[in-house]
Amino acid sequence: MSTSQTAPATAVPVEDALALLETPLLDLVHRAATVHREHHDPRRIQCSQLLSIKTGGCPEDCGYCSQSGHSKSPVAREALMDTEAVLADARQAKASGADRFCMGAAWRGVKDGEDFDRVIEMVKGVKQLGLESCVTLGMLEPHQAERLAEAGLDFYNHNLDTGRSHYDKVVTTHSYDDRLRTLHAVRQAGVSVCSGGILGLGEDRTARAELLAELASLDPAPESVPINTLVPIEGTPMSERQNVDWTELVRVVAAARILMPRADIRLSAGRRELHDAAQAMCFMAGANSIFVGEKLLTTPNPEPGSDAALLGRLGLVPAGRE
Ligand code: SAM
Ligand code: DTB
Ligand code: SF4
Repeated sequence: MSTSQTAPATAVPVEDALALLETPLLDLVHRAATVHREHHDPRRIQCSQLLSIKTGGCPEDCGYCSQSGHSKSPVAREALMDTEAVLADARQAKASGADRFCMGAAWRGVKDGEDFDRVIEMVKGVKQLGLESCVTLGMLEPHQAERLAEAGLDFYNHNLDTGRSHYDKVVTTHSYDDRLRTLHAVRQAGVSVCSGGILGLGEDRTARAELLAELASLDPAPESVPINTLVPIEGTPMSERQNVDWTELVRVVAAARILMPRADIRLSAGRRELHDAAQAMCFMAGANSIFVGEKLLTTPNPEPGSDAALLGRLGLVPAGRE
């Protein structure tokens, strides 16, 4: 196992990622499982718990999102939560076995001022509880990333979501390069990068390959890569998008594992609709992280009891329970 955290010296070509996605499924899974075992303890599952600290009314038009002000989703708009209420939730997350607490705000980006000051206090509070901290606040300027780093933030989540060629069919109020600029600011500040995507936005395999190649070509590659499957939200432009076959999800997880051997690959939104055997195949293919807890941001997650039972049956151990 290499100890270097550096990314490949040269960018990963889209064709290479596509060739992986088109490999016969069980060959692909076998290869990914081998890479996984070279770089990770295959029994360990990193468990993050999410909380939406500022919900709804977002000025951006991301077509999948329940929180976009452009959509007719039934999600109510709420102001930034009180710090104590957030920390109470974080305490409960720790007690239930989560090892990382992730706070999400439906902002286009961070604005300096009272709300950002409060988020800084939340990050410090989460750290004091002995949890890893993650926030996702939209676009960031370099000085804001530095403030988060000084507060002790471990991860910043900012997804590329899909391939560059498909991005303008999903979002028009910001660009792919805006996303990359924020990721650069996060990296420069010394905060670990969490960036991944969503399957089921009407993209084809080439767009999935583009996303994987783009992530794997970041220098260095993200430490954490969430792979979401669209949770269709009533009232959004993508309320009735394609159904993604579970084998396609396994392919993307496996290709991500092969292209980003050291990253944590998180089986993220959409697990509720995924049967146990498909989840097991994703873990086999190198997924080693999940969101736990009853809720994601605005939609339900699998029941904590059923998740614990599944991990138990598979002989997998949450990182917070080691
Ligand atoms: N506003 C911030 C941003 O866009 O980075 C943070 C919150 S946003 C809700 C975080 C991520 O959640 C999105 O980038 C997207 O990948 C994922 N997401 C949001 N809604 C989703 C849905 N309906 N289904 C699957 N993933 C979703
Ligand atoms: C990520 O990739 N998935 C999480 C987290 N990062 C912020 C969010 C999933 C949201 C699913 C839809 C919802 O609950 O609103
Ligand atoms: Fe949703 Fe984030 Fe897009 Fe806002 S920027 S609409 S919260 S995904």
